[in-house]
Amino acid sequence: MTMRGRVVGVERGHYEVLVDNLVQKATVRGSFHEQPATALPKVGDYVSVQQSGVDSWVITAVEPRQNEIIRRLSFDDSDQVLVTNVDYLAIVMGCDNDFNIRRLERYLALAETAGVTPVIVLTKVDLVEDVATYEAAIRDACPDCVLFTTSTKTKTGIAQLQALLTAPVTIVLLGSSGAGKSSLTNALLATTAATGAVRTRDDRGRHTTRKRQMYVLANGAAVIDTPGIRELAMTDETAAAAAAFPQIEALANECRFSNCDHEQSAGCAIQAAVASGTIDATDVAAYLRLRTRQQRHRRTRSHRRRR
Ligand SMILES: Nc1nc2c(ncn2[C@@H]2O[C@H](COP(=O)(O)OP(=O)(O)O)[C@@H](O)[C@H]2O)c(=O)[nH]1
Ligand SMILES: [Mg+2]
Ligand SMILES: [Zn+2]
Repeated sequence: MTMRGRVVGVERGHYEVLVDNLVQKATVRGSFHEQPATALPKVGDYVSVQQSGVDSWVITAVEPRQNEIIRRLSFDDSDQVLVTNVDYLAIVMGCDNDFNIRRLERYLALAETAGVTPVIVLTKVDLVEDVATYEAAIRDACPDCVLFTTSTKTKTGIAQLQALLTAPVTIVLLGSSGAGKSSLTNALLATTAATGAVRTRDDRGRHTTRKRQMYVLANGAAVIDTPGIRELAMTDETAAAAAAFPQIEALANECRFSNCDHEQSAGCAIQAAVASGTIDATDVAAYLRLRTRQQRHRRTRSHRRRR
């Protein structure tokens, strides 16, 4: 008999599927392996499953996805589907050295691409006295975004976030490792009675999240906890490149054409500086990548406002 389920966990070919409020172990039907990896079941997917043994199920089909949060691997151009069928993409960021508006903007772009409503969750507000400063910086980056200021230590803002999570809502928590995603997940779970689908945190002492995992609250809302996305983090390399950005920006003003692409255009001052060894080609590449992302982001945002 075929039943409908929802994938709550994936680990190296092993799937956990919520079927009738119970988490079942499952594998996929062989034909899946003839398809691209993006077609394999992902956390959030609604699937058809058949029981194949006492404790084993087989996923026979994945329902069409409402949306996909995709990480685009920049260098080989491949896509990785992180999670699917979410209503909110929560960008989780701490009031500590995790706070980074540039990274926030990259997560906003990710939500934009997926067509998912972003919400921003500022965490660890118990650590600072001037929360307003952090809030202002966020509002500056995204005036229209819903913002929650929270602390799992003092329970500030948890009820407000909880209020967003009504019946069929699915929210995915994204952000750096250490931002407070798992603490939030636990706080949200603690405010509702646990169901069969609920498992509190990873069973390892230091609860570092290794994979994406969905938890279902008693009211049916789902929270997907994730590890950090490395590609979106400010790597040491891009941090070093950022230090060179002011110099690159200054050079950009000296290009022959105001719409210079800084790559092929004639009279490009930046390319000339690279050629003469004044600035580093890898810094320029990082600068151009970031600029492209910001432009794309700005375009989609102004497009949305016009509609
Ligand atoms: N002071 C403070 N620390 C927090 C808060 N939330 C999480 N932490 C701490 O931040 C660290 C990382 O939290 P965790 O939830 O594991 O982050 P994750 O990697 O995003 O899942 C842990 O040591 C938590 O105790 C908070 O609201 N206030
Ligand atoms: Mg975690
Ligand atoms: Zn140029």
